[in-house]
Amino acid sequence: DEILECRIQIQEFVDKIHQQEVLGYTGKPIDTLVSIGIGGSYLGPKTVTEALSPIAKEGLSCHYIANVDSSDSHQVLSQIVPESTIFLIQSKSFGTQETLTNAQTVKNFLLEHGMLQEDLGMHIYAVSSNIEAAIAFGVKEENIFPMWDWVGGRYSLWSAIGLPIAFMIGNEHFEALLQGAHEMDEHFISAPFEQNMPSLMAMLGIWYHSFFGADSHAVMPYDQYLSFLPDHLQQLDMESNGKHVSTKGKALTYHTGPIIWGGTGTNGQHAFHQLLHQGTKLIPCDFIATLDTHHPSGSHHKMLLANCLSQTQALMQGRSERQAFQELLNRGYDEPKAKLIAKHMEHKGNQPSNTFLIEKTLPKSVGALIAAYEHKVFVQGVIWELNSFDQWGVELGKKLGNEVLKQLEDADSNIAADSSTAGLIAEYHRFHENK
Ligand code: G6Q
Repeated sequence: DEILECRIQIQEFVDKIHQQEVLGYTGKPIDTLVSIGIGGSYLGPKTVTEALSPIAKEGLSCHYIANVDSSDSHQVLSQIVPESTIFLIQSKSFGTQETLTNAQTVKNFLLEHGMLQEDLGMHIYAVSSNIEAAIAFGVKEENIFPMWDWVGGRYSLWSAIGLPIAFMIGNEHFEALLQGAHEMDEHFISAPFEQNMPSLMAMLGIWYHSFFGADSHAVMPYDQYLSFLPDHLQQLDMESNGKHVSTKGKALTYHTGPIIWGGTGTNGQHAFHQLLHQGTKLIPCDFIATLDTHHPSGSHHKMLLANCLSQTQALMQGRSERQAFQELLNRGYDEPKAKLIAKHMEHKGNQPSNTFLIEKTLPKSVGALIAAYEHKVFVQGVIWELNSFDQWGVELGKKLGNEVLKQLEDADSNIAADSSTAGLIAEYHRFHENK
């Protein structure tokens, strides 16, 4: 009931904005949303708003401030018109240093740009499970969208954290995104293992990582709109399964989560694919291609798909030294030279890859695709007997970040730091003293 209630709250809000019933403090319609959040409260919505940008409502724009680097907020704030923008603070805990700092910076920016304290309520919204902290920050209670403790950050794009998506593409498309994910959930629950896509993805991963020692897994979307997908999957997988003890606290004696990385095709072909083809490491890959494009233009899309399919073909089949030798002879090389060069041209093949074909970057297919990866990660976590839903390493980073900050702010603070960190902090103070 609470979930449905929240979805209605999102729908009504988004409809009101689109129908220009929610206005800014000067009476202007809202055409821009700035999301302030990081990690799981950023990567999912960012990935999906990009993936579905071709069906975004005309005249709307969405920006993200995630990094605590003030260059990030500067870049966004210098592009927007405050009076027609809403700012959505997205933080499950409402205690994340980066997000709260960015939120405060945005608040100051609005006040400096003519908004009065009492006008802020028309522009500042939040998604959080910590309603009290959001209110204490100054968000009006009716401007807060709920989430709950059991919604993991990296799995949260389907919750109110996905509000920027609904804002950009509208409620109907947002529902279709959820429906696509739901259909994948149903498939995962009901399909027999040998036809179960997430389970097969998971088992292939286990096969290569646990039995062939593959350290990493590459994700290559052959669709410009999916260019952010590797970043999202990186967090989803590495934060979930980068663990060293079992659910019962026993040290694991085998490798767990792989390093996830990747980049869009065809760009990657002219860069890192060389190592996939002829390097010394086994790197299983996922190629994700679309059967259709939002922007047909001559043979662009056919070329894109041809490149994708031929890359997987090359990885599978390779080229023998003998074939290369023959090719070189046909090109007019003499035998000794052809023999030498053929050694460099040899491609051993047998590099495993999965190819995913989705119809187009549309809500249902994007929803299903991301849900498939979520279930894959879950299955691997079960097999590796670890807890995919905690992140103590991330928490440690957050804690130490605050301690080091105190030492950067106050050179005389007496917090014990190791000699390496202390040396770097001292260098910072030296630089600023001499400026
Ligand atoms: C995700 C992680 C982490 C988290 C961010 C933001 O699964 O736990 O990336 O989402 O640290 O946390 P808040 O939403 O609480 O600000």
